[in-house]
Order: sequence, then structure tokens, then C-alpha cells
Amino acid sequence: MNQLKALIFDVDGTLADTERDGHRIAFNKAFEEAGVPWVWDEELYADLLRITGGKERIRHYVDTYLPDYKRPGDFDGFVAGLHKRKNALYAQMLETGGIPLRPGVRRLLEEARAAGLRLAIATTTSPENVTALLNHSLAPDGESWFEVIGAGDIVPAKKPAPDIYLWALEQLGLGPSEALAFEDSENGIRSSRGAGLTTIVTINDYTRRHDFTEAVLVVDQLGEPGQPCEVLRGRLDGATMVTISALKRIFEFA
Ligand code: XBP
Ligand code: MG
Repeated sequence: MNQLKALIFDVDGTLADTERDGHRIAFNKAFEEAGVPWVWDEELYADLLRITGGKERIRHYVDTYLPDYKRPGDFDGFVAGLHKRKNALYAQMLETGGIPLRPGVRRLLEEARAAGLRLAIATTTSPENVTALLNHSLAPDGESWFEVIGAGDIVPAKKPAPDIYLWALEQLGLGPSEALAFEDSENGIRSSRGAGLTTIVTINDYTRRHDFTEAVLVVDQLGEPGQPCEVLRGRLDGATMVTISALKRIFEFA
């Protein structure tokens, strides 16, 4: 029987609600500073989230929504500049404690460490954004809780391609039958399942209608004492929180 050795976490939307109240706001500020009249409201952003990666998302926006936009000569450089500034503004928001972790995230990470499970990250966002979130919203040494951090452009193909999860597994020296993935979106689960990983999903407002039929467990959040999670797919056998013992049970039967 396979033994659970590691947990691999997505970041945006899974560890924290960083999209609507973080990246989106920072994108808008960067646009304003650059003098472009682009405003991504919550509804538009839901659509734009189908494209993973901030630079890719800006390019998709221009291609799809602004057919008459006159691109500057160095359009790639312009997009890269906007994205860099967006990330600086996003980091500032994290530094001021602007974005808390989702319910149950800290609890589960602490439990995992106490149980000797290895921790990793597999995300589309940049390594700097991951470090800022972990060190400001988790703990001052939050980054060091994770043995492997797979982020951003480290692989050529972003989610929904499986590359970032395959990269994280390779770094851990594990096969897909030795780890669990945590995701919040359809692009995310396509990536984790593409790498062969059994996947737990915590939905959020942007992703509740996504297709999660490939998930072994779908919950609204991981649960805290006094804040039970709601099971939307799969079984927690009466448990009110996603705990390490519940995960081990799910893993055994997956
Ligand atoms: C989510 C993404 C990212 C963020 C923005 O990644 O698609 O692009 O929206 O981050 P995940 P960047 O859920 O895999 O963490 O601008 O740095 O790409
Ligand atoms: Mg995500």
C-alpha cells in the first residue's frame, strides 16, 4: 500500500484568496500608474482567470477585449513592465498584512509538519509572490516550511499543463502515488491530475462552478474548530475538518 509522504499546495485561491482582493487590485493600480485606462472588475476578472499567469493574462485581455488597441513597439517589454509593477504592489499589500490565509490552512500545515509530512508548492505565480505570502501571512519563516517551491516561469508550460506538479515531484524525489495535491480551480486540477496526483479541492467564489469531477474530495474550506467545512464531493466520514488522519484515510482508498 502506498504511504502518504508529501502534500503539494497550489497558492492563489488555495492558501489565500489572493485573486479578487490581491492580484486584481494590484493589476488595476499598475494599469492606472502606467496611464492605461484598463479596469478589471470582479466579473471580468473571473473570465480572465481562465488564463493562468499574469503576463499571459494581460496579453489575453488585449487580444480578446481590445481589438483596436494600438500596441507600443515593444509590447512584450510593456507587458513585462506592467506585470513587474503589479507584483511590487501585490507584495506591498502582503507586507501590510492585507491577505490572510484561508480557514484551516495554517492548522493543516502545522499538523502536517508535526506528522513528519513533507510540504511543497506548485503554482503559476512568481517565486517572489509565494515568499511574500508565506512570510507575511503564515509565519516569518513560512517559506522554510516548504521543502520545494515550484513557481512561475520555472517550467515552460503553466497550468493546466502538468509540468509544475511533475517538477515538484521530481524535486521531492517522489512518485504521484506518494503525495496529495491541493487546488482551487479547474486549471489547477487539470494540472495536478495530469501529473497523476490525487487531488483535494477547496472551492472559492471564482471557482465554485468549475468542473471538479476528478477531485477525490471537494470542500468549501479546510475547516477550523468551530468552523466546520462543507463537503461538496467525496467523503470525510463525519469529520468536520480536513485533518491529516482524514487525508491518510482518503489517500489509502483513492
Ligand atoms: C494563479 C494564477 C496567477 C495569479 C497571478 O496561480 O494564475 O497567474 O493570478 O500571479 P496558482 P502572477 O493558482 O497556480 O497559484 O501575476 O504572478 O502570474
Ligand atoms: Mg489556484
